[in-house]
Amino acid sequence: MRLYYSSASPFAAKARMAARHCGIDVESVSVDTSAEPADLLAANPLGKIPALVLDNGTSVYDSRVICDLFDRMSGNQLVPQELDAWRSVKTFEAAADGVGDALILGVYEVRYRPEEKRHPDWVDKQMRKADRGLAFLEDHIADLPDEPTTAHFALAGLLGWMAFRFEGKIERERPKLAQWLKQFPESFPAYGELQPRAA
Ligand SMILES: N[C@@H](CCC(=O)N[C@@H](CS)C(=O)NCC(=O)O)C(=O)O
Repeated sequence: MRLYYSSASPFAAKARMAARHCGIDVESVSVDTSAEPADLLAANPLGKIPALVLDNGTSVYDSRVICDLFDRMSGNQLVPQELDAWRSVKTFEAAADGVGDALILGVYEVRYRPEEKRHPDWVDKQMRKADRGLAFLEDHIADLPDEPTTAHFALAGLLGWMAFRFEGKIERERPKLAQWLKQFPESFPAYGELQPRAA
């Protein structure tokens, strides 16, 4: 299986960590989404990473579906099956992914739009979404199971990415999340290798 990724992407880091946790072998192929390479667009018409191409040529995206596939392939090593635990993990994962989505829109506003065309009110609205999401994640961090789940990998990808795109924000505003990330490698030692890195 081939997994399109970039070293900075929080969502790609989440998928790669999930694969490693489940013992699923994926060949990671680095792509530049800005260049819209043909092989990525063939794998994911949205041109986003992560995108996974299975050995039979079919493709799977986005990070949530990829992780759910890994969960099924591995006999549920990523998501607890009991209803309440499932709801809690999947909602936490959605909140972490949603914070990433909101923050990335703000990053793209600056990266892709000339200054005179930027819309600060809209960026502020994305930041309010992210801040409410981070508050939710901090409030519910104690609900996470001990064993790593998709929620853990979504949060670790997000916080690892924020460490260089929003340097110091988590330490200043969300000390419980900062502490959680510091300890995460104890339960998932491969974090050091797979964490998002500034390109
Ligand atoms: N909901 C998607 C979000 C993926 C996403 O936004 N990926 C970013 C990189 S971190 C991307 O591919 N951006 C390129 C683009 O939007 O064209 C997921 O969970 O995989």
